[in-house]
Amino acid sequence: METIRAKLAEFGQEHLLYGFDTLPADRQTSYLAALSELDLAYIKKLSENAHVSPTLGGAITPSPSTRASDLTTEETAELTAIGKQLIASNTVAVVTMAGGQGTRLGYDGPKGCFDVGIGIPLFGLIASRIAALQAETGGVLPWYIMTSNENHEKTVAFFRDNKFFGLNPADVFFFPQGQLPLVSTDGKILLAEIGRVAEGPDGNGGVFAALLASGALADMEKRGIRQVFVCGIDNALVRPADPLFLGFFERDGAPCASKSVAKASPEERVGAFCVKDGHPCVIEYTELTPEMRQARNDAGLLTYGDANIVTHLMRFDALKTLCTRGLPMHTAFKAIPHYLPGQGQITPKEPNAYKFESFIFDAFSALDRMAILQVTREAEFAPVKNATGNDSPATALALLRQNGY
Ligand code: UD2
Repeated sequence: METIRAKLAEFGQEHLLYGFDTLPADRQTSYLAALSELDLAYIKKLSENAHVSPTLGGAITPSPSTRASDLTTEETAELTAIGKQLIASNTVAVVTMAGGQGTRLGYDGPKGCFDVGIGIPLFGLIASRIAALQAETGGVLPWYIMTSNENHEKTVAFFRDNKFFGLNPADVFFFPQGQLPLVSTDGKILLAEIGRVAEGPDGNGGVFAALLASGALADMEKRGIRQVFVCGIDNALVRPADPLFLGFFERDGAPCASKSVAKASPEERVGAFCVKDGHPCVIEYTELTPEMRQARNDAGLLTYGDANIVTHLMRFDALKTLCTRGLPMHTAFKAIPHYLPGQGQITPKEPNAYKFESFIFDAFSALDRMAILQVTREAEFAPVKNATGNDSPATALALLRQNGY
């Protein structure tokens, strides 16, 4: 106890012991264990760099991309056949990052359990597309689903209650991502309540460490996986293990590939594909400068107009390497409910704390190049982010209807 108290005091975090004596013995033990795992020096460094964008700076130019609509009918058929052959040979895996908190949606549950209004939850949409590809090719597409501490149990229970949507449970894996403490603007780690640190999932870049730590990566290796498709959970039109995308990736030979769509407007909340100092890069919408947002080329199109849609492909060897590298941390400024010693539970209306996250696409900066396939937005991108307005269940439902759902 004294060692932990001294360590907390060294970093100005002794307030985390407030009310400790009021805790029952078992809670005291588990809380001390949690406190001893905090890397206080790292958290101090993150707090000091909270205002620094790790992505901006350096020579930044727009990224080249191939438009799927420019592929000939023959090319499309040929690449699709290659992709189906890869699936048939059991070398393709699907990873879905579903650990986000979905705060903007205002839905109290794992976002994958959410149904935009067609009677199928987001997890069910991906499952049905995986099942269809397995039936068509005869191959198996193991599915690795990243959860967070907060939604792991509910996610697993949801699949059990829905009989894994007809998939073989032996081919579906759930793995939790890491967590990081939430920190006030003066560098103090927040208490969620007496005896519990306020924390959140460590960003979708946490997928690499979580794949490694959970044994999911080892399972892929045991299965002889060669191509790994990675997507988010909140695009209702995502095409998991899309054969055309797989064939395009296979023909290109790059270590990683991403799908993009033409950015809808300068303000759209999407990352922009770029090349920075000769390496692939995505600059997140929260960090794009106004000049970059508004920049247009000679054709009058947005200069940084290839939008990220969290749809990636990685060669297994490249993924293995990326799983051993660290990623830069980005800072989001959020309104975080917390327990303030002496004042009790606080629910701020305005942002009051830093949430530290890593982004999966920062891993691409380790590569010399990446293949980007620009696809048709109306056919492949129906984000479910906000409760109302754009990128909402209503806009996603309309897009699903347009696509035959
Ligand atoms: C993401 C992209 C953005 C653009 C946009 C389009 C990143 C970092 N940003 O922005 O460039 O493509 O989507 O819709 O990819 N997630 C986790 N764990 C976490 C945080 C997120 O699994 O700790 C998942 C989340 O469940 C979702 C995906 O990552 O499936 C993206 O969620 P987000 O809220 O981080 O990303 P967003 O919408 O701000």
